[in-house]
Amino acid sequence: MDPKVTGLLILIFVLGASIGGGAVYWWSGEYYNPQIESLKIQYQLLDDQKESLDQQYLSLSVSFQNILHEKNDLDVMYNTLTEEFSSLENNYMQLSNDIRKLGSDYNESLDYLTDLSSNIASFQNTLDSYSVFIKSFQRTLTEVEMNKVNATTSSITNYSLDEWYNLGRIYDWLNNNIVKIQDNYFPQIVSIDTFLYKDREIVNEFEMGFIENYIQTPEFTVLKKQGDGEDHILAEYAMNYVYMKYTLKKMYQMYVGIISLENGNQHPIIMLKAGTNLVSIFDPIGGFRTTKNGNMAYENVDFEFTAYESYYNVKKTPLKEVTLYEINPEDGTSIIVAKGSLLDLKNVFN
Ligand SMILES: [Ca+2]
Ligand SMILES: [Ca+2]
Repeated sequence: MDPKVTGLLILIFVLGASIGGGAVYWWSGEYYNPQIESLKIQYQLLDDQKESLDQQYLSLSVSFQNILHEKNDLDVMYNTLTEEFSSLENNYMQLSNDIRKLGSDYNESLDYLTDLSSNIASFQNTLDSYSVFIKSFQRTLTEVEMNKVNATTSSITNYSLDEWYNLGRIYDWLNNNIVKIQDNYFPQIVSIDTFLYKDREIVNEFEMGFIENYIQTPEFTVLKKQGDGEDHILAEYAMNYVYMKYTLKKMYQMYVGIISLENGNQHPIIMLKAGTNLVSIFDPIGGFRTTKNGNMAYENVDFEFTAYESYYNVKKTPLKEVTLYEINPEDGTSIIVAKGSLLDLKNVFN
């Protein structure tokens, strides 16, 4: 092809392309501008939203930091509480153990106190057996104690079965041989304060003192040949008892009595039931005994009580009251069989 033609064709092509491109450009500018505007608006909205989200993020970050702090505080509190709980738990265990220990200590102490109280009561009983006449029977008028004057009694009665004669001989022997002496002071529990706790008698406190009284055993009185009225009566009761038991082999019922006079004096006596409505009175301290023809004897109760009452009336120291005790020789325990005027005693001798 001719180079001139070729250059012309190229020129035409370049021109055509330039004109076509300009047309396309114009057309496309018309078409895209509204979209660009819309995108710009959207972009602006998104930008605003981003800003708002940024602010929210900031605010949330602050909140998060606050919450984080609170969590840390709570963690610290939780740890503190856990420690406190653990300490409380230990204390509780310790207290539980202490309470258990206290409970067992308390029971031990209560047992100890109960034993101690019972020992004090027993001690008081023992002391009283030395200084309180009625309570001395358990020490002075048991079979075992009374047997200890059997030899002396036998030597006095010489195994004679003449009962009233020999009871008289014993009466006389004691009157003639026992030197009257005053008692010494003997320790005594003078007051004792107890209270009941869980059915146990607990001694709260007690006070020791002295009493001017000492009760001798029959053996001691007979051996030392001295004593006061109480010692005399106990020795007489024991000698009568062993005489009846070992020589006479016939037991009359004997009672120890305490007679009270209108003047306030008191002293012990012996009454013996010699049969139905028959009585024999032994009152060496008052100087009275039941006699017939000058010998020891028994009498009808009505008759003898009248005589006994008259005896004290004549002495101008009238009888006020008598208490009669029956003694169990097994252990020296006693019961009151009658208490009142002589009239009130009569039933005992029926
Ligand atoms: Ca005495
Ligand atoms: Ca005495």
